[in-house]
Amino acid sequence: MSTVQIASSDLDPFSDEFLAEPYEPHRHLRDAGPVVWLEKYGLWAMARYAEVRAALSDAETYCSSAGVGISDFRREKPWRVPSLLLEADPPEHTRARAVISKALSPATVRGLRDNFRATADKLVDEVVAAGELDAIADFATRFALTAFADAVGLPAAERENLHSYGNMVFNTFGPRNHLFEEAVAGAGPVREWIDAHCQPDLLAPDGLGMRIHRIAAEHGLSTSDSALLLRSFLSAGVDTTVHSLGNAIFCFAENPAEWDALRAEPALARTALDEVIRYESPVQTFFRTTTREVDAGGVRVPAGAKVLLFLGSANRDPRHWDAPDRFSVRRRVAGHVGFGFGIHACVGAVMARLEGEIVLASMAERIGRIEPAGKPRRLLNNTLRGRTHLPVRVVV
Ligand code: OVM
Repeated sequence: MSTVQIASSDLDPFSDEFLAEPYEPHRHLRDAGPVVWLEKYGLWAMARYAEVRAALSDAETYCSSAGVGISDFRREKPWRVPSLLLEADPPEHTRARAVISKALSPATVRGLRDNFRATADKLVDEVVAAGELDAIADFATRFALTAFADAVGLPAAERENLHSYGNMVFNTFGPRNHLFEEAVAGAGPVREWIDAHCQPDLLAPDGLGMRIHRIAAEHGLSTSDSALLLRSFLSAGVDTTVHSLGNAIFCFAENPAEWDALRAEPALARTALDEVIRYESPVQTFFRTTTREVDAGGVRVPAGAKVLLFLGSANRDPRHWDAPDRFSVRRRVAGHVGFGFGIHACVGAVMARLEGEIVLASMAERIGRIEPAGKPRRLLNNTLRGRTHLPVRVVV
């Protein structure tokens, strides 16, 4: 094996400063080397597209069962029962994934379209009438909580628990910093609400939640395992959508010519959503754990090591992308790793893309211009990139 100087860095990717403005530190980490030792945490990081994608493509070497956050499940007790999907390797992962893939069959996802469209149209009419809005609270969060929770078949009451839980789960992939501690403090009732709503008795018979329970039972899973699969759905399905939509509105408010391009050609809505996810990736990072010693770009990474994968940095790596810091709805965006890549690539992406496409199309039909109308407030979360407040004006 070659003897390459090992790059190391004292950057803290979970500090408020890094999370608020990650793109310069990303560049620094990419330029430092294919793999960089993070001194503060004693772990490895990959920030370039080629290495991130290669690691995601090799789940035998870069496993998930030791957790996909900083915590090593082999040495630390996980904060909740591990996910059967996210925090699992084949063959267990394969079995769990099959259930969710089947639940999200093309016909099922097609069947969600009309309700998504009706929810989007109603909200877009409201914001057009209002003229000014907080794109996060008044639009993205309301859309996600309504469209997603209706699709799952959850009761109408107390759905904000989904948002609190999502924010919590994504914070817990990071170290036990102030964001982690604040997210889990007093979270008992939220966790109880989520666990209760994973059980069949609270779910509508014709929703995706019961569909998961039925298919899981057909595959021989116990009720407690099918409830855990539904927990994955509830963990991953709301905040990701809130910030995809919020980041989309942010991107279009900052780039009015791109909004004009979308309005001129509404069929670009699907590509546009993927470009948002590349350019302002809602899920910025995930970890893997090495199962063997591995050569990564000439650097020897030992077995049993935690490796931090910067998805959001890979999606802006100039080694792979042409003008990566430019937001362009006409870009050939296929191959971005914002939904991950390989066997763990987002299983809900079919639903996420449908939600995004429908919302952007509904907006593009009615809204002539989106303008910033005040200072956005940045979300600080150990994994998610987005905003908590995004004041905009919509002009018809
Ligand atoms: C899960 C889970 C939780 C958060 C995110 C995610 C992006 C999955 O519980 O399986 O995927």
